[in-house]
Amino acid sequence: MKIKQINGLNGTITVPGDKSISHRAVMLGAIAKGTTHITGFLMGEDCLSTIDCFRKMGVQIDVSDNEVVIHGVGLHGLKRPQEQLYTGNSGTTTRLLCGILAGQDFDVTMTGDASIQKRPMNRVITPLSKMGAKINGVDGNFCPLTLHGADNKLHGINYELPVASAQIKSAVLLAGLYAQGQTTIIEPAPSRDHTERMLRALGVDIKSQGRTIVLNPPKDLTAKNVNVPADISSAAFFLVAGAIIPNSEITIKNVGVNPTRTGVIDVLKAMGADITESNFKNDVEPTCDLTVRTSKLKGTIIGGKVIPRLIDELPVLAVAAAFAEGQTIIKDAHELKVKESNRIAAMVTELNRAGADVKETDDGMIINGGKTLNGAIFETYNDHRIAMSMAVCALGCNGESEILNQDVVSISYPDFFDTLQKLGGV
Ligand code: SPQ
Repeated sequence: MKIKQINGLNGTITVPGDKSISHRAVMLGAIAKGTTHITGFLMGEDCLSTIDCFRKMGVQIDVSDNEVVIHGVGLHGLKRPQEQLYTGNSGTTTRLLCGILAGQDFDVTMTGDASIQKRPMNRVITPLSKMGAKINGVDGNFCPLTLHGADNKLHGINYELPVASAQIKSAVLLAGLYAQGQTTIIEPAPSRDHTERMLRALGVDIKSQGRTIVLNPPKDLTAKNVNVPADISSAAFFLVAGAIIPNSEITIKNVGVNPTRTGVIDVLKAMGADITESNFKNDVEPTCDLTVRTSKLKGTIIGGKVIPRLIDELPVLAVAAAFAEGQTIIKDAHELKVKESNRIAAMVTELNRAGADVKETDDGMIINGGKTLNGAIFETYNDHRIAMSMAVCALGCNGESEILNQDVVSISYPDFFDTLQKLGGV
């Protein structure tokens, strides 16, 4: 994909449904009693992997243009799959499924693509084993994972998460649905709470107070339709693009603004971005329209408790920092090293390729912004968020750039380049 420097991005857009909420809608719909109609579902490869796994376990799932319908089989209705479950590139599918599969009375093996086979799974194996699950993985840590559900009975635990991770938290909560007794989780800092919100909406007794979440196992989950809001992680690419490209004004409709996800808005505003929110709605998940206009950005410090609230947006925030005046320090972001790629190393290499001044640190990077950036051929590391971040960067670089292996965007945003074109950007 070739991208030229642009002198304005303008228009009103919708971005696809939230990836985290789409996964959870399928998973919880599958084990609920009754039918779940999902609108706004993200038809990206990761969420399609989740659908595929549940179909293999006997759940009827109808996919049409405007909705996904899950015919729930109830908490104990999943069937042993005839073959391995394949989770593709999706960490969320792999880790959350571990929680559900730990509670089944059958054995199952699960694996994913080359990137998934390198991502750590002991973070979910450890707490699930404490609950009584038997899980074998390569070196106790990597896919393929075999879950010996047939041999175990789960019990609730009191677990203090070693890292703020919604995937670990959700895996433990999902296993907690099948456990005897209460499950309690203590988070070091708040991570996205979509699982808790959806479980509550489905009638589960789950309480969050401060950093503590307590779940009592239900008899059943009662199906409830889900309207998936637009994904703030996808909107983030246009928030940054609108802020750094001259003569721009972009409105993004109906974006999910759950406070556990809005760190990107807080940080961009702290950097001086002109972002306004309007048309607030409050359902299970809050939404609003976001408008961004060209802004004069300045450097900032991004670290501490905000990190889990913007973890997936750090690559594109690094792009914003490269176009900002002054220094930006990203710290406390070790987790970025174990995503689809090592996102610290990837962004440092690619931004420097354009002429930015970026240094890698152990837990983030230091960006001295405001340098003149020039078009280049950008690698994408088979990582959707690196591809879209470097596409945004390319819009502001002198001359022409090329994004290699641009199709990787289909993991979370298949129409990304079409939307960019609609705004005048490709
Ligand atoms: O699903 P996957 O591959 O882990 O996706 C990513 C992403 O960039 O889309 C991370 F690579 O998002 C995670 C996110 O980083 C999705 C997620 C969730 O839905 O629960 C939680 C975060 O991961 P973690 O490890 O912090 O729990």
